[in-house]
Amino acid sequence: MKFDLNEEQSDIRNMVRRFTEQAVTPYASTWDEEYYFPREVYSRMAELGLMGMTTPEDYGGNMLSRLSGAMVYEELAKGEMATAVGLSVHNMVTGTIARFGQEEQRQRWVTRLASGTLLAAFSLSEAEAGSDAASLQCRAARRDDHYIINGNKMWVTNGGEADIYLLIARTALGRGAAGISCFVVEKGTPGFTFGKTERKMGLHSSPTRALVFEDCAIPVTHRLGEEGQGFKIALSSLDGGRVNIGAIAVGVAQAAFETACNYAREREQFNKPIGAFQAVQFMLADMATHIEAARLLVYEAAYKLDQGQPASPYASMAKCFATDMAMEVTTNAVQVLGGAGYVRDYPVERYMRDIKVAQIFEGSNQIQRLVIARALLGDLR
Ligand code: COS
Repeated sequence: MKFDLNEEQSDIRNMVRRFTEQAVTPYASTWDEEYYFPREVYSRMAELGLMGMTTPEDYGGNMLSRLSGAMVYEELAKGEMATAVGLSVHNMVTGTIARFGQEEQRQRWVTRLASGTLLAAFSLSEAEAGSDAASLQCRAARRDDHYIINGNKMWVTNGGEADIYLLIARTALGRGAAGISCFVVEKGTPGFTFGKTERKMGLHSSPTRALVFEDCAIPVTHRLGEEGQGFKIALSSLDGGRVNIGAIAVGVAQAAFETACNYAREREQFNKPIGAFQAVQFMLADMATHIEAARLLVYEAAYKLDQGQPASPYASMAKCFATDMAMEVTTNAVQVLGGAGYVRDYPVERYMRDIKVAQIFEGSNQIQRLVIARALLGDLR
């Protein structure tokens, strides 16, 4: 087992680190204050090849390994979690269309997604179907060579801003997960509109919006995979998404840790730097240890995906452990900074507000534990 980065990994990490320091970090707190979605940053990320990370070269992507991808998300999240999350969702959808789509569908969407001309969003959750995703009700009823979509979706990252929506909807009643199918819906399709934009605790520059479908007709050629395969397509996509969120959590925690370390060196109380006190030293030591443990778990899950090994429980472990860790590290970073950490002069309060949702979205951490337990014990239902 090697722990050194190979050339691809260290090149991409350095490139994204430079980009983040120059184009993301200096603006992150303003974007947060103003709820500003920086679409122009996505165009710049496209120039760096980051919008086609899960796309084969034939369609304009660079098909990075999941491990290199984890490093991209980690570096970007050190500057701003919201941008890293938006990019992860975009690449998750693009990769899913590339993987499950027919040639015509790839030609229609994947090339333009990988070039950053189009932005993507993923839509599974509904008001009454969150953790219990298979209970979703949004209906796609076949009528000749079209499906007619009716229903509402919630919590859609990139909602309203994205051009392409991967929609998970019900094609057969009374069949649970087996009655669910996957579609691509383009913004501007008649009958497809947007609901309210959520006002959130954090992640302000990542729009979260509801989708509304009223007799929205889409051609049968917009279905991805066979009828009834949609739930499996969604969950296998989420395996990758969950590793990305783990990597993002490592990045946010690392940024919080570095801010706390710098502060502990400079801030003086009782005539010495607060970092000279063991109470602070031990907090920093625990932060560093837990970040490193989470990073290794994320890299292992990414590696298993790259090898095509069964990765779901590892993706869940990585997502669950890394996001719980990042919640603890960001909270403790605020504690190290004291009053200065609670106000907006430093970024740690933003890190703490932003990371909370990572314990909730992409499958709550309780659902991740359920996935892990089922892998350990079998499905005992
Ligand atoms: N990849 C591919 N297929 C998968 C899968 C995965 N990771 N996980 C499950 N499946 C398959 C199962 O094998 C099963 O197919 P078969 O019946 O042919 O065996 C089917 O999908 C249904 O699986 P299961 O019975 O486990 O479904 P449940 O209703 O019990 O739901 C959980 C499973 C709870 C894990 C799922 O609903 C979930 O992940 N919920 C959270 C949703 C989520 O992450 N939402 C966030 C969206 S982004 S904000």
